[in-house]
This record gives sequence, structure tokens and C-alpha cells, in this order.
Amino acid sequence: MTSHETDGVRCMQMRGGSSKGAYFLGADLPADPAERDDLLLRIMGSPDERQIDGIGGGHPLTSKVAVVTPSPDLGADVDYLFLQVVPDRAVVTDAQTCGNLLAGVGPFAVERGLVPVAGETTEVRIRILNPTTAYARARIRTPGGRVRYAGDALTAGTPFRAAPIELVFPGTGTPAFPTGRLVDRFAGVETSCVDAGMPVVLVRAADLGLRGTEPPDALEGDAALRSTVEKIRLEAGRAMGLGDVTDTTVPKVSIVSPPRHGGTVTTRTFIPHRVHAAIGVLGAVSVAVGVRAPGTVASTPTGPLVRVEHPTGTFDVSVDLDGDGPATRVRTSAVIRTARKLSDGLVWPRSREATA
Ligand code: NQM
Repeated sequence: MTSHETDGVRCMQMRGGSSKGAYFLGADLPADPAERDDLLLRIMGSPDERQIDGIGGGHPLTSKVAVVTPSPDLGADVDYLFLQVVPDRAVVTDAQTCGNLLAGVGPFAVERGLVPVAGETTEVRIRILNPTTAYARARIRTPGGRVRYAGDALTAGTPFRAAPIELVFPGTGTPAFPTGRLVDRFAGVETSCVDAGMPVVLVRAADLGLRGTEPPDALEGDAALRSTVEKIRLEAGRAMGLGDVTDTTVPKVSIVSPPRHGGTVTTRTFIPHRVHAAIGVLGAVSVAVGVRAPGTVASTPTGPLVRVEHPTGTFDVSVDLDGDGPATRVRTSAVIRTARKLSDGLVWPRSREATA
């Protein structure tokens, strides 16, 4: 029996935005990625649709892991590695990041003493490690020398208010349309492929015979639609330079239609097999870029603030663009999220010997 099985592993559970996950210090996990992933599967309870023998919540949005380490990069305080633990398969993937768990990284870094409190508000500079290096600045409330979670901000997709966390993303300098075109046709359907931190394929709802306001379970229950969406995704993944995406969680497919509640665009997002109850953070930034750039399947005249409507509310993204056409780049983008510490202590993985 390993020491993890006898002594447990230090772990903090947090809601980050509209997702929930397990946060670890890098030093508390095995350095070898294969050993680390095996341990995480046993902690989260995968592979099992319900993750009943672990702390995962049986859905991609509640089966997430953040690994945080002090950063050797002078431009960052901490490094953030995101790992998606697939509930029903023995798969841990680092092919995407997660802007929702990112909201918890600043508070976690302060709680673990990696970043000192700097007054009423503390800025944590984060280097996002995967899938490629990017940076974010998180401003969190720290009155009286402690992280304050209570507050007035509401993250749609979560029922309760909490302290706002501002997340600012400086642009990476790479063009936001990775196929080199604003519009591509995959599986006979017009799409726009955007990557502003999360690879997303935009498809008009009407082109799939949808209104665009269908609830997530109706979309998940439509086998013909799922198969068309997956065909589009596999072709788009190759064209976006992601290779064979059969077993990865990117790109996401966002179905877009006109706004219904005074926003800029309505979305329903396959992530990629389940439909998001809201929308991912960087997924929303990618949608916002597709909305602001003229000539895409989602283009809508609007200012820097894009209000993305989703199944459980709206999500405001401010995005500042540079350049034209497929060469468009993001100068900077920003969102407000919330996060909350749920538990802090030790978790025990199932033993390696446990069999199905
Ligand atoms: O796009 C879900 C989430 C996400 C990812 C997903 C995310 C993001 O809501 O930045 O936050 O798209 O798999 O946590």
C-alpha cells in the first residue's frame, strides 16, 4: 500500500465559477504524470459514471482538478495546471484549461501561503500551463488579511452570490481563427472555428434545424444531432491543428442563435458530449471573439462588452480585438467570476488493488 493510500492526500475542494473541483499543491502529488493521473482517477472515483467511490460529482463540470505550484516565471506568482478527469472513462486529459477552476486558483494560492495578502484586494498573477502557456491576473477580495468569499456577485449557473473575482487575460499574440478562415464547412454545415484560450466551433442553430433555446437535456437526448455535432467536431479539430480529437475534450461546439434576453447571442455548448449547464469562461471568451469579428457565422454588431446568453443566465465578457479577418487577435479580455472554498483536508484514494 502506498503512503497516499494510508495517509491521504492534501486537497481543497472549491467551487470555481460554475464548476467544482479538487485543488492540489503540485508538491502533494506524484511528479510523474502517469502516476499522478492514476492517483487522481482513484481520488475522483473514475471510471464510473456516478463516481460513487470518489469525490468527483459524476459530470464533467464537477470532475475537475487544479494543480497549483509556485511559478519559476518572473511574470507569474503561481503556475496552474488543469486536468479534466473523465467521469465514466479512465482518462485524465490536459488538452484544455478551465477558466472556471481558474477563478479558485487565486484564493487557493493565498490560502496555501503561496501569495501574501496585499491589502483589501490581492492580485495573483497566474501562468496557465496547458494546453499552451498563457497568463491571467486574478483580483480577489482579502480584507483583514484573509480571503473573503462572501459577497454580492452572481455567477450564472450557480444559485448563490459570492465575492467577485476579476480575471483579466492579456492576449497571447496568436490569431484567433486557427483554420486561417472565418468560415469553414464541415459535415456540410457552415462553422467558424475560434480559439481565444479555448478552441470552440461556432454553428448556427438554424443550420442544425434547432431554435437555439432547447434545454441541455433535450440536446443531449437527440442522437441524430449528437452524431452531426460530433462529425463537425472531428473535422474541425483536424482543421484547427488539434489532430484526431476523438478522445479529447476540445474543441467544444457552441450552437449560436439570436439573443432572447437583451444580450448579444444565445448559446448551447457541447463540451463536447454533454451540454454545458451554462458556458465555460474561456469558451465564452472564444464565442465573444466570434461575435465581435465581422464575417463569422456569429457576427453581431456590438461594442467591447458581449453578453453571452446560456441555459442558466448570461455571462458578460469584455474583449478588445486587434487586426482583421482570420488574423484577428485578442488584445485583452476580462470576466468577473466567483469562487468558494468548500472543504480543506485530506482525501483518500481507492486502493490500487480495488477491482470492478
Ligand atoms: O471554457 C467546461 C467549465 C468548462 C471550461 C468545459 C471553462 C472554460 O465551465 O474556460 O471554464 O467547457 O469543459 O468549467
